[in-house]
Amino acid sequence: MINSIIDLIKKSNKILIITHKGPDGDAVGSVCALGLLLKELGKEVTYVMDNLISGKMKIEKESDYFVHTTEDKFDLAIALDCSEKTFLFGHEYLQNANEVAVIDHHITNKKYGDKNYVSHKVAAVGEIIIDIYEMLGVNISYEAAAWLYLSLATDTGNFRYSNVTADTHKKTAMLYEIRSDFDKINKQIEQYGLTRLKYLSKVIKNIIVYNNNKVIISYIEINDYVNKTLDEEAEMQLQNMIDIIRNVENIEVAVLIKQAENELFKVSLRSNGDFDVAAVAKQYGGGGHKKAAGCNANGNIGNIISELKKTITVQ
Ligand SMILES: [Mn+2]
Repeated sequence: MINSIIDLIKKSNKILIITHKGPDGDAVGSVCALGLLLKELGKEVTYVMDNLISGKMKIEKESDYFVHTTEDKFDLAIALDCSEKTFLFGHEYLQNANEVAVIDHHITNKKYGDKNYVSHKVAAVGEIIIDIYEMLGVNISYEAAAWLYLSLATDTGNFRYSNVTADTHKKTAMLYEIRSDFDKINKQIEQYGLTRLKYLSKVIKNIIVYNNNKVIISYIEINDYVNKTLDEEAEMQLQNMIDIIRNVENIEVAVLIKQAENELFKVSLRSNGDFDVAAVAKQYGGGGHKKAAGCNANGNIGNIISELKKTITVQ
């Protein structure tokens, strides 16, 4: 339980904190808020973080300390917001730690730590970090409040999702006692650059809707990317873009196809209803969940789309 992780923290000196690949606001926010807490306690903290981190997540100074690799040995490694070891960025460094603690809120968590605390009652891992501050009797600093707000706001869709509880709001109210300029964080999370807008215009231009407007497919090609290659920058700009097409009224399945090479395409699939997109991804050698999956497809875009149209039909 959480107490055994608190005990591990108390007796450890050198601590590594990591989180999932392609980190979101909860991942980055809870990593930094926990790191700041550990530093208050006089611990030596190392953060190994994916380089695929969006600049908009860097809301305060602590993210300047992120590194991508480490040679160090640790007393303790703490993995946050990640249900499976292999999804962790830098999971290979867990073996450089004497002990591993896992703190998460995904119901699917595989409990891959020596000590695990998984609470699916909380909307964000940031909520658990706030509890840990309380249990250790440490005041949340001005900076830590921003990271915790980022965590809570991101995983709750700005406090709109069904995972929000009275506790989420109580904790947020407490953060407002510390600082109240969270509008700036909201603005930073929501705004995007001209490049993303240009990519979006391509995706919108290429939309195909069929099956009584229940399925939507779109694509983006190599020539549309700024660097004419699907590099990290392009991937970052395209992050969550599938949500824009899936949010169209009555849509049950959304597909976004990204050209990676001449004859190679990356396919992202989302389901809003009962249709199992993981089953489609599996046919192409990919995987995922019922409502979110991905795979690669070979050939030309015309053939790939007509094949997908045959495979994906909803009632
Ligand atoms: Mn989360």
